[in-house]
Amino acid sequence: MTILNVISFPDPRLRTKAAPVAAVDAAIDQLVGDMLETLYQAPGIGLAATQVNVHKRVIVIDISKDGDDPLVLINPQLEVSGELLETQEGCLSVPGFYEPVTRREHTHVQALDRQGKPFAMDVDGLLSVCIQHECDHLQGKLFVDYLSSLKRSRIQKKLLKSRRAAA
Ligand code: QAP
Ligand code: CO
Repeated sequence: MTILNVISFPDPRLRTKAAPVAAVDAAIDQLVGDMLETLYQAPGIGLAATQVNVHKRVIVIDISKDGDDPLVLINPQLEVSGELLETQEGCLSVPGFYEPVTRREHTHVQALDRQGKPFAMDVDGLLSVCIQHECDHLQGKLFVDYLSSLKRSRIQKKLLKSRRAAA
């Protein structure tokens, strides 16, 4: 398995819309394995293929304390409902920044698992937020898009500055 490079805001490749996975084959299984290794190494709770510059509808999530409960979503379809709730969100592609984002409380998701088998689940709480956040990535959307343009441009400036300093 390989640790993949996570691209960061404002990289324009994060704006790419992901294509559906045509077949859950060995190459997808390898991608899922590499994405999970990248997620655990970060460490993070969610990663979309878009963030590793692969523009396919693949997401990995693990919100467990011990990092031993991976959730793989391939070709996810969401229906959100319920009250509006605010959560502090972060993103591996926006390192060092956490800001409140308002989303719907419940998520119904249908997807394929790592074996290509269809499943559905109803979730709320952190898992619901995380699934909505990762599905946004597959559409080229980032949590910073929900912030004021002032906040977003400040974050962009700081990230570009620290990237220049690192280069
Ligand atoms: C999305 O985010 C999420 O800034 C997943 O320096 C986050 O895994 C959904 C991370 C919060 C709901 C609530 C962020 C790692 C990881 C950083 C992540 C960082 C290192 C973020
Ligand atoms: Co993210």
